[in-house]
Amino acid sequence: MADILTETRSDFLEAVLTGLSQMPKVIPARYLYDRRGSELFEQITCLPEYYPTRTEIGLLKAHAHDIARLVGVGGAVIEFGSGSSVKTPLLTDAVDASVYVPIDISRDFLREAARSFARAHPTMTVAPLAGDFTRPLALPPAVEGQRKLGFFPGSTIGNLTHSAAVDMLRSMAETLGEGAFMVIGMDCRKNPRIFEAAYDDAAGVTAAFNLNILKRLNSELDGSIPVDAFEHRAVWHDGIGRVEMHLVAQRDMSFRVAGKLFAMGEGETIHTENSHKYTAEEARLLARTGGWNPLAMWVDEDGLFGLHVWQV
Ligand code: AVJ
Repeated sequence: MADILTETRSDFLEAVLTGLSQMPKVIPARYLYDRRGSELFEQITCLPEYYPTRTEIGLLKAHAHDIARLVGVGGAVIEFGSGSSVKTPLLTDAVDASVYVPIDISRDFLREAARSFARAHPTMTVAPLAGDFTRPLALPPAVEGQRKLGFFPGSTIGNLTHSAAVDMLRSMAETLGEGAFMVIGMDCRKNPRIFEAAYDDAAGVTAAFNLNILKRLNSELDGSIPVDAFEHRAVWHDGIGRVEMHLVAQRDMSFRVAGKLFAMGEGETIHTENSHKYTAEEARLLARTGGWNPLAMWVDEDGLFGLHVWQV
């Protein structure tokens, strides 16, 4: 098994060199979330155009009791991609959890978030786990003998293609074990205008979030990318049902990353993120294919966002 506690510089470098050598160029979305990227993403969640966060929080509040009735009270909440853990208390309070395991790839962010969660919930055991949750992970000893409730909010699953999402859900089922539950948020398919605004906000925060990945390449991988010569672009693909984020070269250019030379033509893009959207039917199909049994689903009155409860 790979060392789950280290997402090393060489992993990052290898992924970037591979992605930039592909046609079209791509950088895996998880590399958007360094410290600065995670901060910018938190800012995105507060934007007026970015409805998912507030809508999901509304659903968690409205259905806290329904969730507790379905999954029972007590046990461990294991959160995949915990970020700043702002939604967590809505679930841990609802089910009166005694253990919280935040899992995140951004280690600095994770440590701080775990510390502040522990301070705010002194009676709970908090056992953070730094790692890539698309693979099966060994959970910390603190969850032993506890009922397990996975929490995967924010439509983070939307980052993955359908087949990668299926693999990840199977990994999560393996990580959590037979009988475990999952509360998962998934963004709904809807009028694409809503996506265009949400992924290209007027204040330019999403653009800064996207461009930050190039700054990472420059500072961490000895890059010479002219960041100012790129523009953020968000595009909706109706057939696949996803929003794509790209960085578009505004002129012909060449640059180096870790000594390796790359060339781009004006208008050529680096694909940095997918955000898949799911109808209720597609969400249920994804659950079943991923090894989960759908128990309940709630959508807000505007049909923006779905909150699902599944069981292994
Ligand atoms: C964290 C993947 C759920 O796709 O909406 C927000 C990331 N990208 N704005 C999303 C994101 C641009 C977000 N996820």
